[in-house]
Amino acid sequence: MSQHTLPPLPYAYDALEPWIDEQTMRLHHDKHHQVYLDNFVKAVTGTPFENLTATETLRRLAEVPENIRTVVRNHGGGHVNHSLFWEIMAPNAGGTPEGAVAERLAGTFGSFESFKETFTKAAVGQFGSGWAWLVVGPGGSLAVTATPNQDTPLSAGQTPILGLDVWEHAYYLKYQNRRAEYVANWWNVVNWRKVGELYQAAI
Ligand code: MN3
Repeated sequence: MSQHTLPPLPYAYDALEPWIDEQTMRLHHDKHHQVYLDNFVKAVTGTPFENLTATETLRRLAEVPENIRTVVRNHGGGHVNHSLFWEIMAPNAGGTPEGAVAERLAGTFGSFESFKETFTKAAVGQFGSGWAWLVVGPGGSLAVTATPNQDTPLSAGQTPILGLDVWEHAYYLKYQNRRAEYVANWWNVVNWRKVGELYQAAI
C-alpha cells in the first residue's frame, strides 16, 4: 500500500461504542481524514517531498516551499494526526499503562491520575479546534501540550505518542457541546499498549 493511501481503521467502525459512536467514526475516518490526505498528496506531488513519509515531511515543515507550506501544515498535519489517533485507540482498552512509559509518566507528573488531570485540562481548555498531546522530547522526557488546528508536535521537534482530537467533528454527533464528557469517556478507549510501543520507538 502506498504511504499516501488512507490506512483502514484497525478495528470496526462501531468497535469504540459506546464511547465513540459508529457514525462519528465513519465520517471522521472516511470523510475528514480522506480530505486531509487528498489535499496533502496534491500539494506535495511534483515536489522533493513527494517521496518522503508524511511524518518526515511534517518534521521538516520549515523546509517545505512557502507556496505549499500552509496546505502541508493543515492537511499533512491532519493526515499524520489522524493516523496516530486511530492507532492509539482500541476496543476493550483504557485502564492504565505499563512499563517504561508508565514509570516515566509517574516520574514526570507524580502519578498516572495527575497526568490524566493535566492532559484532560489541556484537551478541555484548547480554545476552538485542535489537539491535546503527550509528547516525547529530548532524553525520553514526556510533556503534555496542546496545538490549534492540525498543527502537529512533529513540526516542533517533538514526537507525539498520544493525541486527542478535540475538533467538534470528533464528538459533536454524540456529545454536542459537551467536550468535557467526550474527553472523560475517551480514556476508556486509549490503547496503552500501543502508546507504550510508540514510547519505546521514540526513545
Ligand atoms: Mn479530526
